[in-house]
Amino acid sequence: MAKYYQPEIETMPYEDLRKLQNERFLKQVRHVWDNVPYYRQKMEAKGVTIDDIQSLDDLHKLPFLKKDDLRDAYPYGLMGKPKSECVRIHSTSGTTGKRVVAFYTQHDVDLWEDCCARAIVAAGGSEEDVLHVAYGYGLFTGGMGLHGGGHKVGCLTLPMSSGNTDRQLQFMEDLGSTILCCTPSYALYLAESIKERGLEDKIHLKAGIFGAEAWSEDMRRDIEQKLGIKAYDIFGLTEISGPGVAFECEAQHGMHINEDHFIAEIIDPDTGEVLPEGSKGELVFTSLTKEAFPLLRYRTRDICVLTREKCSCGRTFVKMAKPMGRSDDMLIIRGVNVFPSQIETVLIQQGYAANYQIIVDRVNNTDTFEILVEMNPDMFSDSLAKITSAEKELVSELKSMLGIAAKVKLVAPKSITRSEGKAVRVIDKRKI
Ligand code: DLL
Repeated sequence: MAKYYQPEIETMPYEDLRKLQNERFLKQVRHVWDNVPYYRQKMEAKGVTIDDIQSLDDLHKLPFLKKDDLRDAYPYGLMGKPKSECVRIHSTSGTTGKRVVAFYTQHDVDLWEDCCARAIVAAGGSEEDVLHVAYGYGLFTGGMGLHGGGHKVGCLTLPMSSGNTDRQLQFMEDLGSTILCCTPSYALYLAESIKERGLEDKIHLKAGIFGAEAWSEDMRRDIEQKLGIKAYDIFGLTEISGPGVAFECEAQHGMHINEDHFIAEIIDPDTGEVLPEGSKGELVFTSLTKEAFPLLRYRTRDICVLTREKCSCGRTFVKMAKPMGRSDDMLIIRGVNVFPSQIETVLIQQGYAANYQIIVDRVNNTDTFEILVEMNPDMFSDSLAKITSAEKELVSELKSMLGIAAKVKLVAPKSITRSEGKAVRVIDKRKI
């Protein structure tokens, strides 16, 4: 096993883990109370002081933090350390509203990179690997997070960043990349491009570490088959550090949360009530070891399930299931809740790649719902009648999955604009 596997931590018995978390939690709350007036005021407004927090059992007394709080406190209001002690800033893409910025001391960067290193090792990475990092570098955390993890593991790390598919493939071939890190939608795009260029025998990937957006089990199988690799999920968010908050192991069945650094809870998104293990709800994180941006009870808006069960890999950290979309990803169309992941499942089951776009609009006070789906290259020469019949079949399968009817249009391969970062799945014109 590579040097960055940390069994003394990752396979710790639950009682020992809880003790460690308890110690770190009390220290972290004290740090926030002393250094983050914004959160201290939130605690006081809820009638809670530092004296009310005596152990981890008091976690539920703390107020939640939401994305709106981060926007209110933008840019420096939630910092736990003076700027002079911080060394890094990352940021979310800010497609809606103000960007969210997160800060790091050198200690924070180190711990974040440890988490990414664990993810790489869990995906079979070692000093022998050429780690091809095709997540974006820059404000986005994907590139620099996996890059730092790659260094810690001792991989030969290729800082490709996203984009320029020709160059990606050239380096992959020439340098013998063995582990690919990028979004799952870009992995699929690269797989198609490899096939198109007839490069299958020249690419020697064995594994991929894919995350930053939702992807289904069907999409995993599709990527694994097309690239001839094992595809591992990785989860994270800028506010909580970036990729590596949770990662998949060889069991490929849920992502272990790095519980020595983060406490996870599942809550009812409407009432805020903490739900028992195994329930579906909104994922909430409390950081335990962060200096510059220590967030307590941060509501992620990701809908998810946690389970603490024996894992065949030996790790004892709790597992999170693949997020089932975000509470804010959910579309309400004609009163029905629709998650893009449901559409993806149907498409893949029907033999399409997950290249699609959902367009919602409102005409005469009624929601319109259209799904553009790229046809497979071999369908391109099919007769109009055959394509119409394929569309009808999709309409019917989608209706039984979603409970409402959508218009389906099969479009030419590669005609839906791809982003090398996160895929743009939904265009909701009702909000524009
Ligand atoms: O996406 C960090 C990251 C980079 C994770 C590279 C994994 C790999 P943000 O841009 O702040 O950070 O977006 C965070 O993306 O709340 C989820 O909704 C979604 N997300 C991240 N990873 C996954 C995943 C990065 N594996 C938001 N599956 C999160 C599903 C994911 N959704």
